[in-house]
Amino acid sequence: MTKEQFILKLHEIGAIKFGSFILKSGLVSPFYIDLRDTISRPKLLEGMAKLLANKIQELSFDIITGIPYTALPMASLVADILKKPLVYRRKEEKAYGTAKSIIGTFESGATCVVIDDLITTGESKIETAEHYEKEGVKINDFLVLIDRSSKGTEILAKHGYNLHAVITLDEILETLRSNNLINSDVINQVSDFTNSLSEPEIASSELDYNTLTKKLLACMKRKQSNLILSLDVSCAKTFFEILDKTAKHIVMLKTHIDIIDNFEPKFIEKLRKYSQKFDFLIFEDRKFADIGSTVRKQYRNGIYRIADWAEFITVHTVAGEGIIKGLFDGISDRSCFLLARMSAKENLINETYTRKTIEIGRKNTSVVSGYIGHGKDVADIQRFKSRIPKGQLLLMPGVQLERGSDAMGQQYITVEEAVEGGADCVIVGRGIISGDNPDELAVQYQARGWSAYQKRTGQK
Ligand code: 5BU
Repeated sequence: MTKEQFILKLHEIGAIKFGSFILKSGLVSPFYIDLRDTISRPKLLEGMAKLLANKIQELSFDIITGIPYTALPMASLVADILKKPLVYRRKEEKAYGTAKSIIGTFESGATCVVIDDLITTGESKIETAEHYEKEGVKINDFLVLIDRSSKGTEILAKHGYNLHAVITLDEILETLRSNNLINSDVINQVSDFTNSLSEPEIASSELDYNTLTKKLLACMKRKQSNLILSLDVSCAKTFFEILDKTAKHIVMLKTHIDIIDNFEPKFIEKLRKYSQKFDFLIFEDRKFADIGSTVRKQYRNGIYRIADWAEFITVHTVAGEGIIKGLFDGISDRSCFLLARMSAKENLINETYTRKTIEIGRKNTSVVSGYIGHGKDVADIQRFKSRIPKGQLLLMPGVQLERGSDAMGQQYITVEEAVEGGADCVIVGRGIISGDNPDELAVQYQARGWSAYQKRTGQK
């Protein structure tokens, strides 16, 4: 099968369509490609496998994989043609039994070519590569049937990977046009669309910061601080004693209001006075996680009435996007951070969860100021940060002056690692409040955090 025959066949069977399609991201695309049903057409599948195999026969590598589900049958045919061992990654993470998540046998350090049907943003490819690399497999090359984004090669290259594509979107358009199957209007619509997006960051670069994010950024600038104090003490008296000593160094105060003993509404009155006097924002780290209708009440009612006084809250996306609507519908001047990654050891958030959380955040920028995240080192945080839309921030807990951990699974990286990797603010609790001199410690955290921030962003 030639490339032209392949393209015409895909068009004939409706695997490539033109019209108006709503994508997962909410964007409306003038074209749609879906290769899933090709597995039921043995001749076409065989032709595709030969085209794929041809493209990589000159490369040197040890094993082959396909990204489930669509590309896995293709990869298995390619593996057969090239007589290379096939492995694949379990799509669902196993909650029990052996921790093995790659099926098949390979030697540690084996090089692997990853096959997929399509590439758009490259994001899921990078996620896959990170996963394989964690398991001791070296990835240099990705092979796809269709490169539907003009930036795919560039994006993977930025992460150190080569992209090989059997055909590109331009070739599809050209072939269909020369066979009179589409006209130039369609071609223009498609190219306008692809030019308007590339990488998620670029796609969202026109998104502006929401009002609350702007308020936070302005306060950071005024106070020359990206330090968020997590004042996790139960005694109200101690709470304000520490706040007295540290408030001028912080941009935001993070509370866990439900740990305060003998809570009374006057605690909030006092807190608000402090926030005005010392110029900091209030962030209640009540991690909402229920259905929309319940969180709505948890946020507005009860003894804490969080919506009345906390500018920011944290939200788990485990219950899906409805939680955002439940929390914020009808409320103004409030925003949140979504939990995209946690600092706790062996937490159950996986890469898919993180990606979907960012998708939800991207669709709700007016009330999502950013994400809470963590990472094992600078490079890991940088990769994570590159997926966060430009108009949203990354706040990082699990930060101290030195790396370390506590007895209950908390893991710490340093202020510099966090900020160099991409954290806009660092969240520090015991690093400051457990010391003998919280005021001196706050000064240190502020200085180190802000200097790393200036270094990364060039901000004065
Ligand atoms: P620490 O004392 O600096 O370890 O406190 C960290 C704070 O950040 C604490 O209030 C946690 O509830 C909060 N936190 C966290 O540590 N890790 C996470 O992944 C998230 C929140 Br989300």
